[in-house]
Amino acid sequence: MKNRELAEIFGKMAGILEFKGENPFKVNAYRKASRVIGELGDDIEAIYNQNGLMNIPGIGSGIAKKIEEYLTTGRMSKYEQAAQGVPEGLMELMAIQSMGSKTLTLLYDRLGVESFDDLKRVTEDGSMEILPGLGAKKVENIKRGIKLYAASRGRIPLGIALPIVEGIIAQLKQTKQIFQISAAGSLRRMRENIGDIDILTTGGEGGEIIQKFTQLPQVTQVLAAGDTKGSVILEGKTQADLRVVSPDCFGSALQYFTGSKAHNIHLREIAKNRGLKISEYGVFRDEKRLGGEREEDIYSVLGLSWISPEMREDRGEIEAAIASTLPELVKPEEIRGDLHVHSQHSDGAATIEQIALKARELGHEYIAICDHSQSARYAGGISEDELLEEIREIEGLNQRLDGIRILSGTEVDIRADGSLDYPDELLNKLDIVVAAVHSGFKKNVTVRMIKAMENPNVDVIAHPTGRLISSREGYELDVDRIMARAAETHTALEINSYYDRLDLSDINCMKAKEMGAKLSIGTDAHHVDQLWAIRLGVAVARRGWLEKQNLLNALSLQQLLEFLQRPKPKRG
Ligand code: DGT
Ligand code: CA
Ligand code: CA
Repeated sequence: MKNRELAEIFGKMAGILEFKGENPFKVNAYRKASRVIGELGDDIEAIYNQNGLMNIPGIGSGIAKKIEEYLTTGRMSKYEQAAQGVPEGLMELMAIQSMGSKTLTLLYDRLGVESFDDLKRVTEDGSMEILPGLGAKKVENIKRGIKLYAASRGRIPLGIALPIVEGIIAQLKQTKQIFQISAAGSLRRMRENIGDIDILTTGGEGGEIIQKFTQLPQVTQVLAAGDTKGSVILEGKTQADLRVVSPDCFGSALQYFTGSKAHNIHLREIAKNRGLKISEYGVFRDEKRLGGEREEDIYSVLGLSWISPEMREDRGEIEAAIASTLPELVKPEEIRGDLHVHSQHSDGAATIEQIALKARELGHEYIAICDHSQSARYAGGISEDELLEEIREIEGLNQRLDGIRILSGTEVDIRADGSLDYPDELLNKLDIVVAAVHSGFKKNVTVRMIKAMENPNVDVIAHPTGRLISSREGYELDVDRIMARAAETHTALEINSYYDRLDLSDINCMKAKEMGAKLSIGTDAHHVDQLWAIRLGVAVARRGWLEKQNLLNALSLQQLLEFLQRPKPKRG
């Protein structure tokens, strides 16, 4: 699939034009094209072959021509022209929070910054501080932006890596030589982003397995191919290592290569204190091998029950295993529905019926349609009348369709003064109200959100911290106060499953659970092909130690409807 390549080129194009001070409309058009293509579920080449490029929302004729040129020639002349004379490493810096084209031009002209390393250098050696034109506050913001950016630089989002790896594993499973195969590393732990991909197999002829691996269509470069290990670059970007181990070590190798490093170090320490030794080859007392065929062996020899990979971050899971207090993590099959989806009525691509049918196919019992509210012009927000009409449409569909219940909902804006973007009597007609801050990120967000939670109609706060993993810190927010008030008002906090949000994060989920707040997983899907991402939300929930009872989505339809009608306690 060329989707990622094209998304990247358009993203770079936007950066270059912005840097050159071109028309912001043009810049935005490229940026939008980049986002739309990056989120496309279907192969863009297939869409092109069916003459459908112009049917993609957000793609106009100019962009479509450039896509066509790239698909047919492998090049994009406009991009090549624009990139002339602009240093390679400079454009990536545009992605850094609070780094606009003006600042970048200044850093480039005055300090010769051409790359990420240059940028780090001028922040560390103090030369940015003394640059005229950049205030202390600006420098501080850039520094925070750099820190945020560095945390995901060179890593790929779980939501991108997971389908790639599952595709690879499915292909390899068809090889007769392979007996067992599993992802390991950060991907198996479902971290929000992945440095490199680790896959483990057992099987017959190691060399042949590695060869099959290096010949996969996703592979763009082979770094190494031996008898027990192969390393490749996938789709021009991400490194993937495949190791072939002997079947009697599969469990111990899987445990070792799943990590995390911190978890493994802690576990080995405990083993050592008990006169045991753990390695990728098994668990040993002196020379005697006590196990290693199954991953459980490693834990059971230490008297511990098996710890789910998502918990292996040395955040107290080993202590909990010792004390036999490991939580019973929510299971994917316990999730009965998705509580935040957009339809065509606002900025989504699908009709409500298409969404409902896809949700049913995914095994959901219910799905909540939460289109944007009237002030959200940028996102096709709908008027009060349109929302009333949507409610009627949903009633009609619910009568017609079996096996799925569509909940009428909204993602209503929390306005600057903390009031909501629809009147209470309208909100009261909906099954579910999800409230969100979309503007004024630094303006009283805590107070506004609390005010929203105190509204008896509000059931869920969407993406509560407003962060974007790759590029945005989010709201200025007192998270503790929000969680406490959420618990008191029986308002759920969302785990938004959009791959660059995952908001709340795993750590915040842990905290919300401790404070007694409920959570609600919503994909925020704008396309039926994004509904699968409920799995990402479940992954975050599991990494946050959540159990079934912490999540609205694990309620049956009946229980959920009861929850949604709960009275809220009056303000004390
Ligand atoms: P990543 O790739 O940065 O997203 O993170 P991981 O956790 O996948 O790390 P990676 O790929 O470097 O190594 C995979 C696992 O292998 C890691 O979680 C633990 C294990 N491992 C690798 N190297 C070492 C090491 O030097 N010491 C220990 N104890 N474990 C290691
Ligand atoms: Ca890895
Ligand atoms: Ca690795």
